[in-house]
Amino acid sequence: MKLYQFPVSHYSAKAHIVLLEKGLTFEAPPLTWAYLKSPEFLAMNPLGKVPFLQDGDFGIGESEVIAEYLEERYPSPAMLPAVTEARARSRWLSRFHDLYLGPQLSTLYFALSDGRAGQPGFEVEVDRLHELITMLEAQIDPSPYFLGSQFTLADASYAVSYLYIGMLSSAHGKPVTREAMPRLASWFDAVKTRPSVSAVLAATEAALAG
Ligand SMILES: N[C@@H](CCC(=O)N[C@@H](CS)C(=O)NCC(=O)O)C(=O)O
Repeated sequence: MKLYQFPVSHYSAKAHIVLLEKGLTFEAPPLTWAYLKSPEFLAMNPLGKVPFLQDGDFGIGESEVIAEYLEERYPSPAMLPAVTEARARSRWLSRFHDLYLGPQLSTLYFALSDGRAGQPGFEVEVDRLHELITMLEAQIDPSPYFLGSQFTLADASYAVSYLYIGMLSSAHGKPVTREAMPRLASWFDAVKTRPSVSAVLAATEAALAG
C-alpha cells in the first residue's frame, strides 16, 4: 500500500493515523508540491491533492473517503462505533473538520507562508477560527475520546489540526488558548499519548521545524 501525503498536511495525518491504528504496512514516497500537479499524479487523482491512497490496483483520494475505505476493507480494530447514532456523530465531527475547520486552518497556514498575515481585513479569518472552535467545543464532551473509550475516525481527523489551531492562531496574533477550548484540550491530552498519534505529531513537528 502507498500513501501519498505530506507530513505537514492535517488531512494526510488523518489517513496516516488510521493506517497506523490498523497496523497496516505502507510506504509514503517523498513528494514535492509540484508533483501533485504532474500528469502522472493527476492521472491518479484529478484533484491533484494529498492524501491519496493506492491499495493494490485501487486508488482513492479525499481523507475521509480513504479513512472509511480502510475501515471497511480492514475492519479490525473498528474505528467507527457500533451504534448508528454514534457512527453518525463520528461522521459529523469528521465532516466538520474537513469542510470547516480544516479549510480555515489551511487559509491561515498559507497566509502565513505568503506573508499575508496581519494585512488589513485578514483578522476576520482568525476570528472565524475562534468561532469554529466555539462551535466545536459546544458539540463535544470527550471521555476521553470524542465518542467515549473507542478511538474513532473522528479522533484521527483532529490530532494534527489541534497542533495547528494553537500554532496558527498565535502566529496570527490572536491565540486560541487552552482556556478557550478546555474540552478539546482534554481530548488532546488523551489522544497524544497513543502511539499512532504521537508518531504522526512527531513527523509533523519535524517537517515544520525543517
Ligand atoms: N478535502 C480534502 C483536502 C485535501 C487538501 O486540501 N490537501 C492539501 C494539503 S493539506 C493539498 O493537497 N493541497 C494541494 C493543492 O490544493 O494544490 C481531503 O480531506 O483530503
